[in-house]
Amino acid sequence: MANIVIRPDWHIPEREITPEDVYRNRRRFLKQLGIAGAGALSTQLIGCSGGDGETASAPASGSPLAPSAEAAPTPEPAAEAASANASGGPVRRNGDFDPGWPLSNEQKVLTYNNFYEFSTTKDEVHKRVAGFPTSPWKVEISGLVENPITLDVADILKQFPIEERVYRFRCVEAWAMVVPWQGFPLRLLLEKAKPKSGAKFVRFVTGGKPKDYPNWVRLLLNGYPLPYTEGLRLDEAMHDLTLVGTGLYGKPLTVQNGAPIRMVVPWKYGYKSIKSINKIELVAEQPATLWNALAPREYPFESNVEPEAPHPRWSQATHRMIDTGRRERTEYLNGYAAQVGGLYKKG
Ligand SMILES: Nc1nc2c(c(=O)[nH]1)N[C@H]1C(S)=C(S)[C@@H](COP(=O)(O)O)O[C@H]1N2
Ligand SMILES: [Mo]
Repeated sequence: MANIVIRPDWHIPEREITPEDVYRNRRRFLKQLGIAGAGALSTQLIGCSGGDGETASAPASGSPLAPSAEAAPTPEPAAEAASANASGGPVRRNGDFDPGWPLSNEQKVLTYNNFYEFSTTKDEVHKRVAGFPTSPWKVEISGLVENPITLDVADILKQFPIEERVYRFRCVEAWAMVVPWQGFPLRLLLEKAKPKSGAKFVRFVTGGKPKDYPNWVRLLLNGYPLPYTEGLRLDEAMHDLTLVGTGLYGKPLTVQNGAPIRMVVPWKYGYKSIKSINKIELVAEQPATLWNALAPREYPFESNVEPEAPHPRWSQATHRMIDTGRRERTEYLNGYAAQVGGLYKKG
């Protein structure tokens, strides 16, 4: 007869054991928040985990800090955030990035989201974004640059040539979608700031105030080193494929998809495509990034799409299209090897 073990609430299943880093971060943040004996709060690590379709644990419902969706303020018109094209004209699709793949269903792309600061449940994110302030929204380009600049997104939309590009987007959880993004190459923004010769990496930070994100506090309590940060090597950042995203499906970005401005890096797993950025910093050393700090073995800094390199907990050989459910073979560099393969040629 099998032993029946009644596990206490705080038991963490083996597969969710948190790395040392998480505990250290967690303690630091709890201290920051002035919470001493926080043992009663949920200790489960919410992971970008489980592969396709995984949802994370809900906060302990009795927790005084569990944020409630009901607390969201009244909606503001999202269209104010940014117009798809500030000059009012239609956005031209760039024929170099128009592979002729069928586009994913727009409604699915707008309602199946990873944006943990709002919710760790993909189909909940879009229900919690009402009232998130995206205008005015400043973006700072700083660090190792000759010409540090801070621009409002409204000015960015006026100054840079916004075009449409159809990219495949591949999440580490083995789902994918094909999206017509609007935006412009990050290179144009970096060139304006003039990186110094010592700049070797670019660090991105998600903006917005903690109080405007309904799931912020819970993430902090679970050891997430917020704000969300990501990074690229400078040569990756300067590559023409690396897009600053300002819209999708011919419209301004929705908050759930990263309004008012985000990164789209199509040959890397989705978490590298950081949303709602307000800071782009040129740095000398490889920067810490949120997912890498949480679980370095599962989320390496480089994180290129590599079907032959399984995630420690699942295969990356195929992916599921989010709208049709069709399973497809995943390609090396998500099918962008012809463009960016040269960045990774060894010796
Ligand atoms: N700030 C922030 N950026 C983020 C995330 C997040 O939780 N927070 N999730 C990432 C992950 S894991 C993915 S797959 C994509 C999802 O983008 P989408 O919702 O537009 O499909 O956003 C990425 N950028
Ligand atoms: Mo992802």
